[in-house]
Amino acid sequence: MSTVTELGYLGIGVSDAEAWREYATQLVGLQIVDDGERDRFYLRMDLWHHRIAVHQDGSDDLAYLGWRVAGPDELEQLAARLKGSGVKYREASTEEAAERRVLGLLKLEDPAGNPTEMFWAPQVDCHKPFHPGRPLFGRFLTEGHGLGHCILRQKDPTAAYRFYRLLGLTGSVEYQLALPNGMVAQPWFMHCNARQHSVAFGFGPMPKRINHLLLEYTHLDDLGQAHDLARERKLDVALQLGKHANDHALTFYVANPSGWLCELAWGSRPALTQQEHYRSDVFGHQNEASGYGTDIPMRAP
Ligand code: MBD
Ligand code: FE
Repeated sequence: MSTVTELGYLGIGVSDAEAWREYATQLVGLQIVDDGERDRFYLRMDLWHHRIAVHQDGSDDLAYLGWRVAGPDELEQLAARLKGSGVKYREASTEEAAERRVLGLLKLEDPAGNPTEMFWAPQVDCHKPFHPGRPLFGRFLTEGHGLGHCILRQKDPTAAYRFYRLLGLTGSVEYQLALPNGMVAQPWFMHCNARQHSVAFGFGPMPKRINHLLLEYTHLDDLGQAHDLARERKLDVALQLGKHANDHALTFYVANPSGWLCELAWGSRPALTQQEHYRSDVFGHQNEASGYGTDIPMRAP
């Protein structure tokens, strides 16, 4: 069965491009790539032309997700599977593929209407060393892991699970978290490679398509310095430093200039081959700034 191999790229829409340039380079450590297009710039994490396209469209939300497949045959097989399951998609034009810096591209929507793309052959600029926006001890973990993970808005988690299964991801509910109102949050996590999850959903209603984007450093000290910078700038931290039970990553959640969250991380373990579920994170992740849709008690009392 052909499957997506990684969360390859994403597009975000922003209102304050200057604030994003500063945040992305000076806090996170991403590299800016500007190809002279008036309405957008790019963020680089490795040798790819870009991993994140930043569109100045005022939406302050996710614009699209790009899932990679191995090559043209795999894209054809996946397209056949979508068709067989009654999922509508569109083959993108050569111009649209070039706009994404890929050779082959399909466009569709997930069950919640999140713009979704599947592609093969990203442009990899091997001749341009990755140059982080601030000095880093290490790099971003992308090799074999994709760019990171996203928590997406989904009305119907079961429909979302079926859709992402069709793309080739696997997973399940991984937490049962007792909420103050007596309900139990049961978020779903799905993976397609070594990264423990590339997409998650089922955290309840969300005002935006995206709740957070996780980016992972290879070196602990880069996460530590990002944390210092976030604290020095007095940015909202929605979840304090802590260690997740499912991916074992040390992370914290800091607001970005679009008013949603970046989860910055280090030290994740690879996806397990058998599902587990948890009732608490390992430590930390206390709720701090509210209003970011993360007022979930991640630590059991
Ligand atoms: C995550 O990355 C996450 O964002 C949550 C809420 C739980 C486990 C892992
Ligand atoms: Fe996360």
